[in-house]
Amino acid sequence: MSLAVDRIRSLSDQHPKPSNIHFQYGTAGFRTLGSILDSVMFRVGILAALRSKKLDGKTIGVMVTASHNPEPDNGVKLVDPRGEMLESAWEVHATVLANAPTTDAFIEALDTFVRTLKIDLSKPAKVVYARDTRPSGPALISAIEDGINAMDAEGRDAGVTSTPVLHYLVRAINTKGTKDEYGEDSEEGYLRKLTVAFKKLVAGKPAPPPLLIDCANGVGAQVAHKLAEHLGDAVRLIPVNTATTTPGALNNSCGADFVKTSQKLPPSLNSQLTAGQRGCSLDGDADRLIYYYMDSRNQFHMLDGDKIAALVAAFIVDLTKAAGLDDQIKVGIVQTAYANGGSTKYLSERLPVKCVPTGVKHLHHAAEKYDVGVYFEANGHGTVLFSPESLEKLSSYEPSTPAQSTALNHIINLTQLINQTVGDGLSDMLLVEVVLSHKSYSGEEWDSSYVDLPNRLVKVVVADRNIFRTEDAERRLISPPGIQAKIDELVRRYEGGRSFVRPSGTEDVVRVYAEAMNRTQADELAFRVAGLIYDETGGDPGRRPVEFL
Ligand code: 16G
Ligand code: MG
Repeated sequence: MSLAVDRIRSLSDQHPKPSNIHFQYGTAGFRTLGSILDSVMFRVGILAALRSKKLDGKTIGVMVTASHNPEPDNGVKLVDPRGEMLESAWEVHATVLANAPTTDAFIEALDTFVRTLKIDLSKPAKVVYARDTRPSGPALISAIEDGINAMDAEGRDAGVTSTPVLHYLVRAINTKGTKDEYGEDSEEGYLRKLTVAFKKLVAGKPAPPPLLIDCANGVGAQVAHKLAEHLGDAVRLIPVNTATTTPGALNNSCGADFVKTSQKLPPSLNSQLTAGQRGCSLDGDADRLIYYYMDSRNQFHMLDGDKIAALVAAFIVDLTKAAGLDDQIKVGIVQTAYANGGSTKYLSERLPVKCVPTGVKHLHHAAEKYDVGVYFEANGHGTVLFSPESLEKLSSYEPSTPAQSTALNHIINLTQLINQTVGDGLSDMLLVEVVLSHKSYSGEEWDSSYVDLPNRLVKVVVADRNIFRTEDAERRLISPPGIQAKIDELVRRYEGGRSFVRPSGTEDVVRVYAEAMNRTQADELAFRVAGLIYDETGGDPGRRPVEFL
């Protein structure tokens, strides 16, 4: 069987590639202005169908979103059959196909691709796709549908939903009817799975205080509303920033990324979050979560991904001990260089901690190596993975006391509550609420486990970010040569100083992170390192050298 070249050609002609634009499948898939992504979407539809054929007809996911980016941006990423990120080797293929300048060049590239990878075109192909609430979404989805049709593949439209729901759906569809069935393959099934587990986990505990959720005016609002209905009185959710149809509102001065980078409460929540109360923010596609609370003096405190990891890991360790399983099921942590030094110190004194490069796929793969892998980026993206062997142990283990039996059931319910395909803001939020409820912790008590070192993130616009290369999980620069020694020299001047420089995988900038013993010093170190990068590598003279993120 060969490619239906005529059909592909006529559809491809309706989705021409804009000239002079180079697309790249980066950390978060293709991501740029929504208005220039039409050809990319068409080609991604084709690529998803081919990936499905390559994997013997397993369903592949396609998510249209630009997460926390501004509303005019959009993007697309592919989801592999177990609900995970696309295998890295295919990122390169995606980039090659997206950049073929004409229909002819695209068909030729496709042909080469199919032959090189020995894709059996007679296999079936199935693709499930969804989008967030961005205005550019519907047109981009229809370009993807053209791609799916060009391959005569079977498409399933999952409509407007969050990134974690789409990941869940992919896994649920591919495990349907097997012993590893992940859940019912619908958004309803997802909500039911999470809320049934949550209710079991908090049964008999006093209802927690109502929880404010800042939905970033994105798709999380829709899912949070439905979740609130399923939860009923188990915990009262108050979704705010839910204006998904107000132009320009998405991620604007709200959402997890705003809170994390500005280290401030979204202004829209100023009068809503009262002393002692806690709240949380999702990002634009609801796969990140940042918590916070107001102390009794009305001071804002942020509880980021690192704090969530510390809270959750300690809880799971306690449960494995209580169940008598701590010698058989070991918990490990995965972080990135962005993890606050305070958290790394605290965690590594208690558990194995691994540092990997930024991007969920790196964390996810490293977490799979533990019996229970807790991974979180400081920005609030993360989850917990239970290895197949651990799941097996949990189901065959025979507890010897009622207390062990209770703890065992809690762990089993956690495996249901946690979305193990990818970081999931809402599932993580329920997880945090479970832990707080079991420990009877307020936000303040949770926060007291360790103290965050003051830190600052800045970005530098440089002539070419591709000259920056790193090693040691992005903690050291190896190129351009000589700069790392100068960074080390600067860092030495600050007590408790730490700083690293890495090229962004999603924006055309270089990021600088610094931490030190106090705020002024952290700011100063970040700006000095940023200034160094700018001077040494010829920053864009038209731009201010560094910007606060
Ligand atoms: C993407 C990544 C996120 C990472 C961020 C870094 C996924 C699904 N998302 O949003 O994990 O923290 O990029 O962005 O992998 P940067 O490279 O621009 O700093
Ligand atoms: Mg996101």
